[in-house]
Amino acid sequence: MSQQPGNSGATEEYDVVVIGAGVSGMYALHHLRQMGLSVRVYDGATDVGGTWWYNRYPGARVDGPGSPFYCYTFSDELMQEWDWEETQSEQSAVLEYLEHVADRFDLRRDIQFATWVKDARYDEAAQRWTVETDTGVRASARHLICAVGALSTTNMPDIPGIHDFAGECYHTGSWPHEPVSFEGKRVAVIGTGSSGIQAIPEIAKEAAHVTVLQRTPQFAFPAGNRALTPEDLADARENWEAIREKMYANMGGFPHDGSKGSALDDTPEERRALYESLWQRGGFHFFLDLYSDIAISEEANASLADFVRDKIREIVHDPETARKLLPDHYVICKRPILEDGYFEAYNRDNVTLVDLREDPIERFTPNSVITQSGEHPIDMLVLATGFDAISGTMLRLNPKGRGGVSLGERWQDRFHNYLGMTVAGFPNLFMIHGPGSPGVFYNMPLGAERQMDWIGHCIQHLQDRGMGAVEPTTDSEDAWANEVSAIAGATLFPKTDSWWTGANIPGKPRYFSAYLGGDIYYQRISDIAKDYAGFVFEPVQDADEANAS
Ligand code: N01
Repeated sequence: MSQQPGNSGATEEYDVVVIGAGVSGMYALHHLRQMGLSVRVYDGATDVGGTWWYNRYPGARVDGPGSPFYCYTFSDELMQEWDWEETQSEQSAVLEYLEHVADRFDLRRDIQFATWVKDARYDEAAQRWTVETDTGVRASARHLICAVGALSTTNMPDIPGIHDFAGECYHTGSWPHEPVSFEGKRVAVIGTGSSGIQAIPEIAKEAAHVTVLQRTPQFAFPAGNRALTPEDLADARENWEAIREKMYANMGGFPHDGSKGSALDDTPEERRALYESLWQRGGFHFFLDLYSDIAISEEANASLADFVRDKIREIVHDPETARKLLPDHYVICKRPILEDGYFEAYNRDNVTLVDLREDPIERFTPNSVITQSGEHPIDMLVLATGFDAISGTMLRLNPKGRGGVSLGERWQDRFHNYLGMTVAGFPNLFMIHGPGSPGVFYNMPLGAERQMDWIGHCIQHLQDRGMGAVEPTTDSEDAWANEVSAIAGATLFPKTDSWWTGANIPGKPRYFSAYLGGDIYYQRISDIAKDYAGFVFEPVQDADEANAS
């Protein structure tokens, strides 16, 4: 029933509006089309890719378990025909894959690019969502799917004078599409998370000087990137069915058998031997093949943290710089990072480390950054300062639910939700990778598929029963919050400051909001879909509207 899109002033009508054309939104569109629904997708970018469209900074690569298993699983043909080149694919390679997916499944015809959704409101009488965009489009849909990304709202540091800085300034999460030259420039980088640690060695190769402004030293592990051989790909293709089964059964959604037992059952020598072999191998195997209690037992955690600190001391020549680089939080409980030449970069003459804990930034001037110890003249500022993660983009959208109550009002103290996908008072609204779901703790393309399959099932259930709206109860939200917290509470994650706990954003509710438990989560949501316990279904209120959708 969709009307020709455009901005004629008339309200366009769809069954579903999807916000976001990244990995999740692209699959959502494909899946909903397969269900026979009319769908419109809006995205602020000029093409598909989401995070992979925005994060073009030098050194940007998959820094999780890599290719060929960071991919969609819904199409066997796609798996058979796409040639990945490296285990830790570059940003451009992942984007190329997503562009191929868009071509292959003809996705772009239902996506409106360069269009920012600036308002989303639920109409209780019509049981429909109305969205308005910055391009003047007004669209109405029975369902609203927010595929807005867990890491898409950039965190811009509020530092005195930063807006006075007159040189080039780029955030890694919204990097320019035109090439950026560092040649002959004095560059300051704020931030040593995954983005900063990937970018710093690359920038250092070209820049006259790099000043790294570090607030928290990080545990980083060798990326172990390598070319995928024709044999690797042939093996993955031949065994794809079994591999996919393994991915479904694995805690993190990767084709892996699971971790070893307790670190405390091994002697210190045995532990070191394992850590050393994993260090030499590199890649996310470090975490997948690790003991199961590193994020649970303080003693187990300390054994790995000590090992990595020794490695940093070994790699970095200057003892004073090495000292500043030694992390003092629980290893793995702040997002562990894969690096390629990061610690070695500090052995270069053109890289200086400023430890902001000892030497804080006082202010920026048009051509320098002034820290307590003195002035650092710079030509360029790179902000690798991360994101208002997991909840930030939903709050920026700030949809208005029943009674005009905004998500911002409902989420003041915590990110109330049920199953990480739905929110009481926001009927027919679904989130992919929202707070309360495994999100960033799971293979994200696979997680998006599995959540979207669940959402599709829920929409079908609603239609089959002739219902107009579905939403969770606040009791089910509370029970879910307890379940999420109980699982996290058994680990060291909530005790560690990180973007996982919201500690990087001033004023953000500080708690661990992800569902740790991977495959258990998918079992839980599949059980709940048998009778939709915890949800309320509302009959269609307006027959005309019902017929119209
Ligand atoms: O962001 P981060 P990121 N003054 O939040 C510092 C994914 N990712 O973009 O630790 C000074 O990790 C902040 O300090 P602190 C991946 O999941 C994926 O690097 O909060 N410093 C930290 O050092 C990753 O975990 C890929 O004390 C300030 C840094 O900035 C996630 O995205 C690639 C500051 C931010 O680190 C986020 O990574 C890259 C301030 N005011 C990222 N504010 C791929 O797979 C912040 N910092 C390709």
